[in-house]
Amino acid sequence: MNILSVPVTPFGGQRPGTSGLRKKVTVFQQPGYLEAFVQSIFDALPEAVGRGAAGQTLVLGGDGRFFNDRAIQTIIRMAAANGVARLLVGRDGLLSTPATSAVIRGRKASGGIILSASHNPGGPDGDFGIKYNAENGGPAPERVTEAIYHRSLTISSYRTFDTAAVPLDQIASMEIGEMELSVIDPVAEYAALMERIFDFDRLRALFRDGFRLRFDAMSAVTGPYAREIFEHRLGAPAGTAVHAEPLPDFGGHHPDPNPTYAAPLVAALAAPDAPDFGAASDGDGDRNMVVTQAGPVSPSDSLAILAANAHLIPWFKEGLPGVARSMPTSRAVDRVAAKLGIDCFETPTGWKYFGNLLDAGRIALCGEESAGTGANHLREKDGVWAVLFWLNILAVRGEAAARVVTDHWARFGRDFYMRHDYESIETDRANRLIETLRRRLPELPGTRFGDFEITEADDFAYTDPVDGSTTAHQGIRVGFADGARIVYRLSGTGTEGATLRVYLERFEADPARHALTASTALAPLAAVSVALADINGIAGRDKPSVVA
Ligand code: VG1
Ligand code: CO
Repeated sequence: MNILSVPVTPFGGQRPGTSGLRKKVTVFQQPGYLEAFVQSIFDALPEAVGRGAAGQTLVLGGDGRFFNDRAIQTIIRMAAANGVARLLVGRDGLLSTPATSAVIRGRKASGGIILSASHNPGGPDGDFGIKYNAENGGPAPERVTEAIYHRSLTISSYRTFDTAAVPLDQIASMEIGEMELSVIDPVAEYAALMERIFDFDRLRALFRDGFRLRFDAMSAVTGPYAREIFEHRLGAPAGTAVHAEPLPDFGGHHPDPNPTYAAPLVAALAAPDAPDFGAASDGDGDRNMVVTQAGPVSPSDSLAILAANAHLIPWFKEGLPGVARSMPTSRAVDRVAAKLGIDCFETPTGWKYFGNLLDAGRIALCGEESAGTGANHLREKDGVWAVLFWLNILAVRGEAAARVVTDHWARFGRDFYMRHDYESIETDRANRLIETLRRRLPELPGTRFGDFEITEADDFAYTDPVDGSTTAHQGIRVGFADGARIVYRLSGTGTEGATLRVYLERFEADPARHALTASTALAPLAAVSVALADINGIAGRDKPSVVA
């Protein structure tokens, strides 16, 4: 056998964040760095999930970013040396995050490894990431990621298989030692699942009648999925998917579908010859941004609109058992749940917290303000699925997308919503800002800022209703007398210093005021958010670097 055991010294700092381990490419390029983390996954699994990867089927793929090709080969060799029985790898090393989830579930694999830093920039100076997904197809829960981290602190060697690079450009099966490696079509199984969820006949008729979609894949992983599903299976014209070639550096762009980084899409929808609907997805295909001819739809509103219209798609024709949103996501979906008489759960940021609720059937639809929406068909958020969901609703309702949004506000009221990100703050300052707020929590209620009076403030902690696991310090919530809310938390996906995220929202029942822009409606609250946390003084910033 060509199995080698290679000594390695622990690197420290290999603690997965909101979604896997994310670092600069240059960090991952250090000899042994990736290997130490991957071996830690293999070593931690038997205890963390009751069985290891040995003898099991595992799924492997990534978003095609720089270093994806090298990392895939390393992991293939290590999987063979660690006794994996069967490894399913996406052709060219590609698999979107939702497609990985679909393959893990569809093939009853014991888990998967996803190579992606998602919405973070790529290229030699950009970011890389790696994430382990469990048997249910979802991100490993915190208990498992912590076990992996603890293993990484003591690791002393990794196992690998001495073999040449494996060709991944053709659908084929081969043996690597005792492991069977199958190169699979990254799109087929995912596309077949979409056909079971949505009314493809109706969608084909929509495009036949001239409906125009512009889907911006941002030179990331969803290009091949969008081409196959929108253009080939649904008959949308060629060119419906733009930037549809996955590139290792995403064409130099930031594959984060928000109004700042997807500005060309927003502009296209505002042009005189605008398409009927615009959408974009992120690096690994789990996020979605939707844009109507009236502008981008806030992801929190999008979640609420999907919930209110869910019964219109075949998959949800019986309705929803319950819904969930991450804590900083606006309460628009809560209003829909209340009207439908179903449960609505508030979870910490990150998709891993939805897994138990989905597995237990307590919820069937969930989402995050960061442009993530998903459902019980998978255990990841799902960008292309969300776009199909919208299209299916538009096809049934026969109304313009912008109209669906304003109708929703008229029925439920509007939750004005905005997120201000302050990126690359010195870590010490960011921690000090949050700690200062935490310390002041007891004295905040009663405090006034002009018209705004604080009525409640806490440090969000969560107890999982299914398994009772708890997690604390998930963000500072500040509630005001008029129902407005500010949330402060630090990002767990960044790779440079710290990113402070400030989430602002305010409810407006009066339809006469729904046409205001979010930035106008929230300007006074934004000023309060800066003063309350002393962002200028502590973080040294006078304005956010990203407004989403
Ligand atoms: C961000 C978002 C969070 C999302 C996570 C992963 O995390 O806020 O909602 O689940 O990214 O998304 P953070 O800790 O930076 O706020 V993805 O598409 O990058 O996997
Ligand atoms: Co992503």
